[in-house]
Amino acid sequence: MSNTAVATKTSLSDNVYEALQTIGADPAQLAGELSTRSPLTGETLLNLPRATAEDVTTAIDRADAAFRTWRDTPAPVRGNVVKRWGELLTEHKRDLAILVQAEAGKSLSEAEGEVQEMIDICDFAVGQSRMLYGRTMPSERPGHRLMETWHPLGVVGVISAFNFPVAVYSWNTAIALICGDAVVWKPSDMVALSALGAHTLLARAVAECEAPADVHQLVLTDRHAAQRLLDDPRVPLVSATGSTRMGREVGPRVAERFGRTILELGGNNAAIVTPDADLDLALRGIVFAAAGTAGQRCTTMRRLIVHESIAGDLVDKLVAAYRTLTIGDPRDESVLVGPLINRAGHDAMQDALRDAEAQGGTVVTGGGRVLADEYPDAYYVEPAIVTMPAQTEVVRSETFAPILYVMTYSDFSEAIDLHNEVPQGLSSAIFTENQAEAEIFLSAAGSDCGIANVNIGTSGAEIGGAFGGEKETGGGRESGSDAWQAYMRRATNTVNYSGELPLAQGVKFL
Ligand code: UN1
Repeated sequence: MSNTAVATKTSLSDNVYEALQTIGADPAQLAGELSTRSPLTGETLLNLPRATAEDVTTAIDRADAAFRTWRDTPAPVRGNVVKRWGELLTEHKRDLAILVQAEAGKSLSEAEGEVQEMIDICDFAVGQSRMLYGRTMPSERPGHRLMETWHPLGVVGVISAFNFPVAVYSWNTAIALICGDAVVWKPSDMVALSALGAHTLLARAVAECEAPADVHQLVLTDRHAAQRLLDDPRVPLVSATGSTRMGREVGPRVAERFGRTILELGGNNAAIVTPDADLDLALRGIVFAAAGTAGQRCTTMRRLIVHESIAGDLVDKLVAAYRTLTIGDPRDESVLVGPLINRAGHDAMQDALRDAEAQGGTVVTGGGRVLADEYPDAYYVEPAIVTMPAQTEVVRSETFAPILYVMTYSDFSEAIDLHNEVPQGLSSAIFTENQAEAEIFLSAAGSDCGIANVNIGTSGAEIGGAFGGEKETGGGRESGSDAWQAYMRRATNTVNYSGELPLAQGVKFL
């Protein structure tokens, strides 16, 4: 039996209304056909205007016009806008977190963590605005200088998912803005109010810094209208986060017109636990990564590959830890596991559990819906642990729900093979105190993912590193490190001050 909690707070709509008002997005001005629904209760929050395909084109027109001024603004001056955005996000951290909680169903700590991730990337981007470095290389010709310069790209289309309504968008936007790009943002329409909140604060920062008002555009719209972003040649880069299915549409369509993409798609993240692991530490890392955010992070741990000698013990400990998790309306502060986003999320989980059993698995804890009487229109589930005799088809596909498949290994190389033998390649972890095993995991012959951790779970990456993954995860990198380069174009310049015209490679002509 799991611990459940029902919130006895003031009306959710009132909280949301107040948060929007405090942020400066006047809810009284809003009306339209896009109705926002909370996964906490299933209730409708507010109705917003929905952008049409023509509105998307108009947003691109405006952003493109603003880009022409913005690209000539010195990068450190562009950084001032992002600096101010970060200050406003700090001031309104709680308000924006309330919107994220109401729409994505996170605990307040995780929702505030998401806003903190925005503040962090703003700090990072402000520093980066003074470091858009190009290299100089020695020319092979006397009296010549060879160098590279980085220039703004144009309008960047940002498509973001429901599970991180604002953070992933901000990784793209803070960096794109300091790089001199304009942004058109199409968030998931399931989290439109969070998007409106983040956008309103950026609009204030832009206005206060007297930057071109149209440099960022929010389009609350459906998939169909958003295709304008994929097809418009004035959008040289589309950064899209979502399912592999979505990426299969976005990638080729943008490539068709030689546009670029940054794709952050599905993950099927695993941890290997070796006989030398600190099991208490592993336990805490696994529970947060597998059950936190109700399994709805792209970095959620979905597979556990455990040495056969410790598997029984670890599974027992995990089952005991799962039983202590409080599931329910996260407005109650004791709650650690909130709802799934909607009924489709719940049904996908049930289908996967059925498939897992048909493929030889055993559900050792969780999986069922709870609080159905209290919340008939919201979908709360107990995080599930499923032992699997092999890495079957269901284990190899991503189900966006809290299911942890546990498999065993006897030989370390078998663990690495199992680890890499899935189509996705986002995040990965090893729990071990054995240095050689940790090093092998991080080596070229080890994890094939974009993120590989030692003694840390798969989720909860910091913004300072590049974020993204390989294979069906799409190959894109966002956030820190040198990910900024994808938001700019590189020019190689050769300057001849010799007064002669020697040709490269010693070629003679005329
Ligand atoms: C996502 O789920 O799309 O590493 C992003 C993490 C967070 C970001 C997740 N910093 O879990």
